[in-house]
Amino acid sequence: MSAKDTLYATGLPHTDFVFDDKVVAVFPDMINRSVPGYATIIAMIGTLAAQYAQPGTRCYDLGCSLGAASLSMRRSIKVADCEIVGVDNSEAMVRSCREAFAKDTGSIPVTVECGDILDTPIENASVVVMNFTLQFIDPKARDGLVKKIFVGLRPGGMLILSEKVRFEDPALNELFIDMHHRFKEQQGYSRLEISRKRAALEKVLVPETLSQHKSRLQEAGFFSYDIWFQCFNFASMVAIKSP
Ligand code: GEK
Repeated sequence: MSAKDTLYATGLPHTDFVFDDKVVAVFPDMINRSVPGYATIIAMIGTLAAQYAQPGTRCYDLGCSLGAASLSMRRSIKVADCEIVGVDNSEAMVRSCREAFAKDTGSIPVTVECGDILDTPIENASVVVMNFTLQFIDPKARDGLVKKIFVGLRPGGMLILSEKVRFEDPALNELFIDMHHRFKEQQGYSRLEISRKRAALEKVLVPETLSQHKSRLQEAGFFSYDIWFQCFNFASMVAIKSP
């Protein structure tokens, strides 16, 4: 486990959230204590990838951070001749992620690229993972990105898309935000830390509703898609390209 996340425990001046060295140093602790169900989602990404990875193809992890989803896929995929491609635009994340894979003994080749996923070609993919990454992309660029993923997937391939979401019903939206904050309190964050982090993420993380995500998947060309995991305002979806 990484160092404990206390980044918002002290009264730093307000700045928008960035994935820098300070965040990287505490990232596993931060994401596990902030995203309800994160460990389950990571484990099940491996289970889904084991089912959907096709021989001779690539499995992409877009916005890979420290490579948790890539590692889960590497441990679970059994088909021959697969390659895992992780991409992240934070140099600090990519440096640390490469170090983690240098120590890992899995046999599937893994490449970790430093770059913007909006510029990354997606080719010959059987599995594409965006685990809490699309929410950080400019909303205007999201349709094009999901379409690019659809085109780059082989027939029968799968997109796994996890996101923080919002709800159309204002009362439910407030309830789930509140429940998420209680979850964070149970994980040891103070109310002050929670509100400071919320302010730092406000302009950076733009959540959409589940219906917006579903419409985008449909528009991109996906035929089968649905939610396989949800806890409060955190959800993970699968979308399958027709065989
Ligand atoms: C996990 N998937 O542990 N291009 C590339 N990377 C980006 C971009 C972009 N345009 N925008 C943001 N990122 C991981 C967790 S974290 C989620 C993903 C979170 C990267 C950013 O640098 C960060 O590493 C990641 O997306 C989002 O399964 O922290 O809530």
